Amino acid sequence: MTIKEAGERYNLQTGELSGQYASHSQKKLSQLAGVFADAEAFSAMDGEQPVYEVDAHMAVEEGTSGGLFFGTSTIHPGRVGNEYFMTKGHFHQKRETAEYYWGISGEGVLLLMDKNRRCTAEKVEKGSLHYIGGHIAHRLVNTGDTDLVVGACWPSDAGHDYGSIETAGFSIRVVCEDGKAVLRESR
Ligand code: M6P
Ligand code: ZN
Repeated sequence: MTIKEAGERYNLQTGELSGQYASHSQKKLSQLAGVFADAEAFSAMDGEQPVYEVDAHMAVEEGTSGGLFFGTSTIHPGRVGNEYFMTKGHFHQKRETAEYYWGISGEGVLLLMDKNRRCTAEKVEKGSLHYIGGHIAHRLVNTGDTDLVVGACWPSDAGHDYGSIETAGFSIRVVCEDGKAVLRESR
């Protein structure tokens, strides 16, 4: 028997994933219509502008029970009006499933929201570790002026439920006031 080279790679500096099971996707501003509060500022911006990138490592079929998925989200710096660039955010379709996030580089906020729309917020930075329990929606916000790079690991049967987030959003928004990131209740 021989020791095989691992074909799959994880760049510990950048979070970049490569190998047979790795894939890359990008979210442009135009794909985030309705996500940000300031519709006027949104429509004045270039829809082709990339807001975030996701590297995913999926070694099993989506929906497989007992498997795990692994990924890296890179949220670029920017704002729509005074609101920082962020991910869409989601609940898991299989509500009880949890997820880990960890900070790789940059500065940001992890917004967490339960089914009663109660929100909490955690600071994300290099080395921060975030256990996202089941039944909790999660969204990443880049409050810095460099890329926010965050690792993730979640069950392969968790699924994504964007439904209520698309219609009602999160109850808290992260906005820039006097050059600082602050939390504001969302109407
Ligand atoms: C992380 C994981 C993925 C998720 C991605 C982007 O990498 O949580 O499951 O798809 O972030 O977040 P969203 O799907 O909310 O846009
Ligand atoms: Zn998730």
